[in-house]
Amino acid sequence: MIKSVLSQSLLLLGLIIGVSSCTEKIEKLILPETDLAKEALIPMPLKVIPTNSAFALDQFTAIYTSPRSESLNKVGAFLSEKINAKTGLRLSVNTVEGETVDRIIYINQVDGTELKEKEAYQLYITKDSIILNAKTNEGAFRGIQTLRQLIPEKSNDTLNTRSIWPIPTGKIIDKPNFEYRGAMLDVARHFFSVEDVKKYIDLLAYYKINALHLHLTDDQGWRIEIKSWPKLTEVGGSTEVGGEAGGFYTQEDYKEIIAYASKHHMMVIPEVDMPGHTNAASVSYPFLNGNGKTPRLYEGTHVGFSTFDTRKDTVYTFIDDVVREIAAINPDPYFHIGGDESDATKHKDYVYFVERVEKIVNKYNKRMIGWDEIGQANLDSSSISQFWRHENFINEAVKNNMKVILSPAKKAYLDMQYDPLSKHGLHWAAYIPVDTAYVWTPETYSGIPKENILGVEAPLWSETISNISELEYLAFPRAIGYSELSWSTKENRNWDSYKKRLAKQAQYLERMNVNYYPSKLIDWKSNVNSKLDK
Ligand code: TNX
Repeated sequence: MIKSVLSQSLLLLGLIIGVSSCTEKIEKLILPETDLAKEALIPMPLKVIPTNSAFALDQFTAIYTSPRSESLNKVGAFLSEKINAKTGLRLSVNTVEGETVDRIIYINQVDGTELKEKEAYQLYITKDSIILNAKTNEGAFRGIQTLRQLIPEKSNDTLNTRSIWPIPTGKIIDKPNFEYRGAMLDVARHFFSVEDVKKYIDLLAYYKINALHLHLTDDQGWRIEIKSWPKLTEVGGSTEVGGEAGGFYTQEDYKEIIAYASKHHMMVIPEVDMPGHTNAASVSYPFLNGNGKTPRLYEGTHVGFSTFDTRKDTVYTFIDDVVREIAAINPDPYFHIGGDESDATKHKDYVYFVERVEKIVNKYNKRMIGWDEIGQANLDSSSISQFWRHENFINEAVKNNMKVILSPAKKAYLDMQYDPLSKHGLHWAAYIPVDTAYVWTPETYSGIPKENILGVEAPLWSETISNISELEYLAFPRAIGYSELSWSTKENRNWDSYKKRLAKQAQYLERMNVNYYPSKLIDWKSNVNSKLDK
């Protein structure tokens, strides 16, 4: 162990000495003064210690990883790809290009005690090198997002004869406050393509979100291919709110989403909402229906009218197939069963249903998540309740020692309008301007003990949005605030500091072509003035 740390350090030293000799050959760089503590990092890291100089990122910088494993190599390649997109530079990863390497970014897998949490990382930035220490690939990946945010949008071409992107020197020690940092997308009310979902993943990963919850089924649409029940998508996937075209993911499409999320160290949580919100399933296979009416395709936005027949064994055979097929292609640990607004299900039937479905989910080695109404059932403490509205049900879950994901509609619903003039969104829970979305304390919200809180998730329901641009209008900038609420400690969160850092995200959002809502509460540091006239 000591030997391997030693040999790693020697290798690193060798690299630094080896490369620094090139510096003189090229030119003595003039570096700007910097202040790492004033950088617009979101989410705010645990500790930031500035040393006021700069690492000159330029074409003579190379990326190395230790070990040179395939998986860490991928993390290095991700960084190189993103540096290229931002600066146009092409940095090599783990290939020695001798004379041309002047400075290095070294991604180092270590086992230090400070790095025992899997997403923890440390960044040591000096004039000569950037060392990113992490125990796991996830940790390294989160650290890379911090590094990406430290690279200026524009190179500094005035100090030297060539372009450099000065990165402030200093030390960052970081780890997440909550292990679950999620965003939910409703692809059932309106369908969103694989490309749309990938873009959302890109944006969320930049802010260290690690869970994407896909609301795959609802009254208006069934969006995931189930090979043993093909009509779910043939019939149930054929429409959406407003009578538009609908759509669905084939299992191959879904695998593509999972692979893309996994490249971004993001889990995907599939949700099959039941026993209510099941009209699309019941239209496809009427034997599932339990509300006594003939199910028809539904394009409206009312809730609470549909239910499975909870007392038929064949319904559970169906559910077993659905969970089995999805679990087989979604390796992440959770399966969401919905469970909300089952107003057409009798209380005792609801409880019976949720308890029986929990066993199916567990049979496929998944931890069950459900909306807070599942607190009415007697569930295993491994199951998770997602708080959106009902404090009484969440208290029941906590009594059962279950963990809770916080998504209080009044604070965390991305589909709520910013104000009465917002072009999209609803307001049944509240208007949620950018400050309201950020200024609350998950640690003490509703009196749930901190040890029971798994994390925070921001749901985006899609009754009022039907394309990526509308999605972006509701999600940004608010989603960025939820990243800080779930990653950063209470002591490190502060609206005045946050709003200044958020203002500077405009440049990233514009480069990514994101249709963010230019809230007047923020003094946007935009590249594109026209955006602010909207
Ligand atoms: C409530 S939140 C719902 C959804 C709607 C949403 C609209 C929850 C668990 N159920 O069915 O889309 O409100 O804001």
